[in-house]
Amino acid sequence: DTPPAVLVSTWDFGVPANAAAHAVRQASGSALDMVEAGARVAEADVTNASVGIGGFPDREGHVTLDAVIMNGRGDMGSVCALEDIVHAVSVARRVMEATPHVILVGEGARAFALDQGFETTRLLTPAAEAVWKRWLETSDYAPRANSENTDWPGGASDHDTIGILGIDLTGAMAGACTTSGMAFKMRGRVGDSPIPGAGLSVDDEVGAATGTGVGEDILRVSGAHAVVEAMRAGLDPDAACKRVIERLARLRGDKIADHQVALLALDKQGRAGAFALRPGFTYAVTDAAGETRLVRAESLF
Ligand code: SD4
Repeated sequence: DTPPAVLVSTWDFGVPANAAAHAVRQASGSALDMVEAGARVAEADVTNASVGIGGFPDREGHVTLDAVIMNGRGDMGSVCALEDIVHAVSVARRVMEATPHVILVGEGARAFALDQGFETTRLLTPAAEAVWKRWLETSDYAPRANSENTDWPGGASDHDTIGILGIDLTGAMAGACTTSGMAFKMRGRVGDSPIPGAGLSVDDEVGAATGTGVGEDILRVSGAHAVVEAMRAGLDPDAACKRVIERLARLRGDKIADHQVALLALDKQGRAGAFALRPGFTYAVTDAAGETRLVRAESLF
């Protein structure tokens, strides 16, 4: 039926991200190069209010970015609560390649990025600042399904975290996940996205998974890792994602009544799959020829 996928990524903005990543693949770039290039497309887009520049700030007005990148052999790097640098995913990659560590946070991550030659940029755009100021009038923090970062006055777009998974021409896998996190989060809050095993997991023997939605929920079930392990046990990507969403629903019951969580997976044979708590999650699937389709995931509710 459908040809094997070589790239999957979350939400509608996965389409341009996959296009950039596929171009890297065609030029024989590594899986890491592919997913980094894709993630950077979303980070650079000022019109999306939940990744990179243009992201909504925390409740004190600071845009703080979380990102992770990894290959399928355990090489990984991550930054949490990084400020003033657009391409958090590229800083994460430098953490992977130029330090003995996996995760750098906050001031230390920023100092490392500057040391590596990254330039500072004001990440809080006038549009995002205006929405934050309106939010301050009520300061009501209540994540809403598919729209924790949308429906805000000011016309912010409804895109969310980008997670992108890829297979290169050699068959090796990699993934990346990058976000400004939940809009109007507490200062210092870190979500699932930059945490290996929660927002992203990649294993060349099995496949890869990523997540989007309320990060606290994904953290509670080690979402991405749980999906990869379910695939290792023999489930296909759709079924693996479904199993972990069902587990989360059993674990949390009414506490996740208004939340959205979506998990997305790609196994090493190129089978793509996803499952969400509620309707509305879309993901982009690209095959080796560069054909991309946008798929609407099934959901529990
Ligand atoms: C977070 N999971 O920081 C991210 C946000 C997100 O759709 O994916 N929103 O919790």
